[in-house]
Amino acid sequence: MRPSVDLGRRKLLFAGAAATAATGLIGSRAAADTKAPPGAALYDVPEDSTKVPGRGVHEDHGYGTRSQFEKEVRVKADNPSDITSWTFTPLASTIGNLTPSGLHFERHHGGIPVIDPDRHDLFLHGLVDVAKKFSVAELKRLPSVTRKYFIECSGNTLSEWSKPKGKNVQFTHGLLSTSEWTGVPFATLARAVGLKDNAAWVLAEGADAAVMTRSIPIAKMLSDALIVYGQNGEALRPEQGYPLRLVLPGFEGNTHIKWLRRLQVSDRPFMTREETSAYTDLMKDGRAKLYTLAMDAKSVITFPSGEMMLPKPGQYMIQGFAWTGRGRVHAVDISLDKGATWLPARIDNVPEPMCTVRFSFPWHWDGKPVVLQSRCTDETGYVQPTRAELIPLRGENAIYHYNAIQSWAIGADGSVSNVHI
Ligand SMILES: Nc1nc2c(c(=O)[nH]1)N[C@H]1C(S)=C(S)[C@@H](COP(=O)(O)O)O[C@H]1N2
Ligand SMILES: [Mo]
Repeated sequence: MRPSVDLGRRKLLFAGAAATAATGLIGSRAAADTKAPPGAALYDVPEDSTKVPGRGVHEDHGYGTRSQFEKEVRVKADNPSDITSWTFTPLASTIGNLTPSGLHFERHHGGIPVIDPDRHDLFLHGLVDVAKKFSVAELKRLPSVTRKYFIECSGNTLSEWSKPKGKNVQFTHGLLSTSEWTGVPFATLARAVGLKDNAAWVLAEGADAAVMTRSIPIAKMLSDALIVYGQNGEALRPEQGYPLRLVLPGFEGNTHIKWLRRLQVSDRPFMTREETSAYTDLMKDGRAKLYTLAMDAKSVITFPSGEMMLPKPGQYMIQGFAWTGRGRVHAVDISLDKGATWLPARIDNVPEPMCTVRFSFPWHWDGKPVVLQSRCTDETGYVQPTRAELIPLRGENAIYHYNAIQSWAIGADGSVSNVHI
């Protein structure tokens, strides 16, 4: 028996009771000031959550919502139309390495189709022994694999080729998201149909109004391509390609055909619209490169980043993402002196192939203007280039595959802005 401890506990109990008596109600209406996230109910906030029973599951609607205090959602992008449209992931407000499914970036060329999975089939034909049709239910009965991969639109960061145009990291780097995907390897389906000896490319086709088509080298299809139906523990979101999509780890986002309905095996690429007029890289000399498929190593600091404000000098934890389409992230380095010296950042999760990593770096801000930069090195030894290295190589004609080091300037007032140095 330890009386002092007991006394302390009684005091606490009393304090709680007094507070309840003083307000005269169990729950205060403090929550009324809170704007709840879409779909979330507003509950009263008790003075002491241990003194009233929590709410029961009778209000459960069969699918949960976020806390009423979590209001953060992405800022709307300026879309030219509802049909060709996009959203950006708010990278600065996601936690950990996965993107919540409802915040996965979106890119649609013909709107988001409504597809009944019971009436949707995947056709696999062309240079095969026996052409086959797979229903969604049949695909789900095959052995599946579950892997974490990022998807990055090759147009991510296109605002940065000539001037520092993006105001914040959602707009500069938000065409990047990471999910845990579940599906069937293409290799399994290839064994079921039997590939002819001269099979070299596969056409993937979507069932949206854009009928998006891309040609993929057979080696990639057989090594790690997945026909996925699952995303982060549930069915794909309609926006991510429900009920089926192609996932090509590390390849440019455009090739991850959503609402996948057809795969045609051929001995040559199909030279479709999306891989000839669009999604090519215009070089300095006016010629265009075709099939630049793997995304090169890249990284970005998400805290502090554009449009944020550091309240005062002191201790901060720099945070961000790094990724590469060519295997694992090997290292992330931080520079606080415009690239003269680089210091290793901590990698917060175990690097996996073709998956983002979170990095962090403890930093003391002395209150003077400074430029923060991050640099990714991948397991092939490739080092993310500076602008001074990238622009002479690529010119400024290109739209896609910009992967230069991002610079955020901290002003003496603590404001953070996008700069090119
Ligand atoms: N059928 C189809 N697949 C598609 C697209 C599309 O418009 N239609 N957009 C592509 C592009 S350009 C990208 S970057 C990715 C975006 O995937 P997400 O919307 O799931 O982020 O899907 C690709 N797959
Ligand atoms: Mo894209």
